[in-house]
Amino acid sequence: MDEATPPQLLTDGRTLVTHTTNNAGIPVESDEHSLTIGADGPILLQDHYLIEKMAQFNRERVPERVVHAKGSGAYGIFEVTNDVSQFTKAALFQPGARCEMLARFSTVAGEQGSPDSWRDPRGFALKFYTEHGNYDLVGNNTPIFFVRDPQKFQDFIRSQKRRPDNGLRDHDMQWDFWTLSPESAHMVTWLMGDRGIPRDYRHMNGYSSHTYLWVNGGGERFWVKYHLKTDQGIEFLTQAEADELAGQDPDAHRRDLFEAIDSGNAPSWTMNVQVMPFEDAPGYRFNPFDLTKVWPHGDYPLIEVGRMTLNQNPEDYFIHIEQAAFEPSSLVPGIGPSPDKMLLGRLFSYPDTHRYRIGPNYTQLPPNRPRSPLASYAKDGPMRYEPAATARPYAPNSYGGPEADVRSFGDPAGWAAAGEMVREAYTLHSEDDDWGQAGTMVRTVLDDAARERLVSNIAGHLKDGVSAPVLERAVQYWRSVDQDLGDRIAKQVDGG
Ligand code: HDE
Repeated sequence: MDEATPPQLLTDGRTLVTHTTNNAGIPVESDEHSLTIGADGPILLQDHYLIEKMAQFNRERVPERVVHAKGSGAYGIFEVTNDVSQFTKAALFQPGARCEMLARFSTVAGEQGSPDSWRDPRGFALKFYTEHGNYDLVGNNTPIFFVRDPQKFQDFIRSQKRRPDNGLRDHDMQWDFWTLSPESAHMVTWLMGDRGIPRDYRHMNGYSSHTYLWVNGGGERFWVKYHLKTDQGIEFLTQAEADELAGQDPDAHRRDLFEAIDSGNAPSWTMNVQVMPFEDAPGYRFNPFDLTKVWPHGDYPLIEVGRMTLNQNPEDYFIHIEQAAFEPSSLVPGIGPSPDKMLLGRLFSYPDTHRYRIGPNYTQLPPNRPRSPLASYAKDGPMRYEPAATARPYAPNSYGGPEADVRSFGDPAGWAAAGEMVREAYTLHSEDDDWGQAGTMVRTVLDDAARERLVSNIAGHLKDGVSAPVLERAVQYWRSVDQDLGDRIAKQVDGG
């Protein structure tokens, strides 16, 4: 270090140096010139700095997420605004509680560089740093989904992504899958309507989509669905606006979120839940765990829980957002899964993808580290930099290692199950069908203008490379949702 320029300390205690060093902290000889024999001569293997730069560059990417690859995110706080302690003992939802959190929003099918304004559901992934560890609520901006069995998820995603032969996305493939999977109708109605292209991430709602189990301090159980309502109001882009924006500014939604927070305009969402008494589930008119259905608010009204406010941009996008690892299996005491088969499938899939994508010690990375005391028996593995909790890494041990607090945390949040092993659809409840809720949405939720945009969005999509047999099935699919809607789509498609 040059004596004229004394080292400065960064706020985190690191020393700020003004000259370039290599990754080992050694001052480099040049930012511009490789080490050669004479100015025009060959490059030497002993130019370790050049080699380090090339090698580091070759390893700069981790695999992108197989879905939800393009995203944006920010840190913030969650504050409880209403007393829901009668429904859950979860510490983060107790009166007066506040905790830090991280949110990541995303599109689903597009790759890292794809335009933010493509028609797609949006991911709405939340991580709450609670006193009992990380609670992850990994939802979408839709209260429902395309399929109801995890067995069909991979097939569904492949139908939406690129073809193996020509590397292109293909509307024929998309409609082929949807029309052969009538349970998709409700979600495709959402996707093709105004909510399929939010104006930006600030102007959309988030939903757990799944049903979860809440358990209160007395051990009583409730089924819940989460709704995070944007305090900015819902806004959307028309297909024409979105197409134009995709060309002008493919990162428009990422830019919008970053700039809003940067200028002190912190976006917020109000968290509400629908609460169903535990005993209502078997006799309810729909299967309450079927992810293609909503619970009508008339049956189970929204109850306010709290507010999340995103007020801090990540200081390094890769570290905090690309390496963020959300997992529906991170459930804290007072919250459990429901028998929703999709949710149960997801409990396995997310930690698995993190171990592959960012390594088995992914929970040590800054966005994923719990901010509550950690006493896990995990040890070793690639890229581990925190010591094991104890020198005797096994339980039970008599050397003061951590012990499970069975009295406080011993009851799993679960439900009774028994029966033969089968591969079958859910048992039907009295009003279960694939078209009903989609039809209700078309007829009673949308106004005339929104219905007209829905017809035109669907017809426009169908006119783009869909083969005759699939097209015929698609028209029938929409007639099953609503006869008039199907007729109007058929007319627009025929109209050229
Ligand atoms: Fe995901 N999903 N998903 N998903 N999902 C992933 O996990 C998966 C589903 C959702 O911002 C992956 O870390 C399966 C429903 C969001 O980092 C992967 C099934 C909902 C994000 C995965 C589903 C979601 C993901 C890819 C069916 C809404 C982005 C990378 C059983 C309720 C999270 C990753 C972020 C990401 C699997 C269905 C939301 C592969 C197997 C339903 C918001 O693990």
